[in-house]
Amino acid sequence: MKKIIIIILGVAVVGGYVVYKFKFLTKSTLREQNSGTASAPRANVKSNSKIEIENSQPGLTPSLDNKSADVEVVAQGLDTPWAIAFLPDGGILVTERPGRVRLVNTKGQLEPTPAATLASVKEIGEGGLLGLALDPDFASKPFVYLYYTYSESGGRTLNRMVRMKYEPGKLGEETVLVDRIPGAANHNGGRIKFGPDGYLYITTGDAQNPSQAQDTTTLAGKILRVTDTGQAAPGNPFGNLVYTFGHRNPQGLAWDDTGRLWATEHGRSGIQSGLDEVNIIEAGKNYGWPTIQGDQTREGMVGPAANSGPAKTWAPAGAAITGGSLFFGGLRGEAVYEAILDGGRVAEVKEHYKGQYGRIREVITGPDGRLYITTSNRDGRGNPAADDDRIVSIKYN
Ligand SMILES: [Ca+2]
Repeated sequence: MKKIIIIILGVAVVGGYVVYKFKFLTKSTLREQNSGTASAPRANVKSNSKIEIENSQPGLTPSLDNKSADVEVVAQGLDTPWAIAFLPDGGILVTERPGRVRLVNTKGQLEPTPAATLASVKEIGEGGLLGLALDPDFASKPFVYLYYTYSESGGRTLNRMVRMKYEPGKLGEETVLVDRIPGAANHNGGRIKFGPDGYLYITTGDAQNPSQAQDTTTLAGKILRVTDTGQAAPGNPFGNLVYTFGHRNPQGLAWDDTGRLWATEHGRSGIQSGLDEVNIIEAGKNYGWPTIQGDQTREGMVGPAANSGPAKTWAPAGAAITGGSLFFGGLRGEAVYEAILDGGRVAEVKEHYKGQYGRIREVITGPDGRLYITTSNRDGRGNPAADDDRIVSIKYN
């Protein structure tokens, strides 16, 4: 009898151990798979080839996770591309932060010789040749507008907006339109886009001097609205170039179907990161920096339509609206973010391609309806792959 009990106990102990061990192995295998996914190697997309997106989730439309999504490398071997514009002939102009404007020609090839090399550009920290926009009436006014960081005599860092005439394949002399925008190694803003009203909107950073953002007589920490010759646009709220104030470092602008302007903005940085913002931009309003952040409120100040929260960092850059969503690039977030819009509200923020391409700067919609994104892995804060930086286009529905 004793022997039988001992055998039963023995079987129970050994059996229990085997079951425990099996569960442990299963869990640890899952753990490795998960961590493997989190630090997955970058998508290795061959130039001009199309691949199916992995982890596709059928039934979601429109969505980057849709089964039909495909990805194509448009150009590679760039150095910190910052902004893209599409020429009427099908070519693509792209700024490289060290001071070059490059052309992807109508055959889809990156021209080896830059369309322009801007000698005055000072690439420092986050500064350099940044924004790019084409005149909306390009056929009769073939002007390319550019925003860049430069150094005045004595070494002070500033930013300016210029325009250059486009002659097929190259850019002519530059004319300065808006000068002496405060600059610094970091927080130079730099996005320029024409609005549906025909005026140029320019994002500027606080140039690492936060209090300037609250002063409507300076050009730092603002969204500016100017004519195509750099004058204050008619109807501006303070009688100068300033359209909105209280910004830290906005880098993305996009208008929705109703003409509402949305902007992305970098929140605090350093040890405490996060609190990155998506804002709805309305003339004359104060967006709070540096007085309020995240969900904080203050009379006379406007909080963001969405923020990343204190624990998450998007480091948001270029932005585009298509299919009812605001897509924007994440630098430190290393993702394409999608803010699903519901009227004047952000319903949800989704994350796509996390870690697959590294840092993402520009996001823009092409004439073919695809999203075009640029990587920013050579900006001094990334881990560039051999073919970085790249322009990648994505069909998402
Ligand atoms: Ca704010």
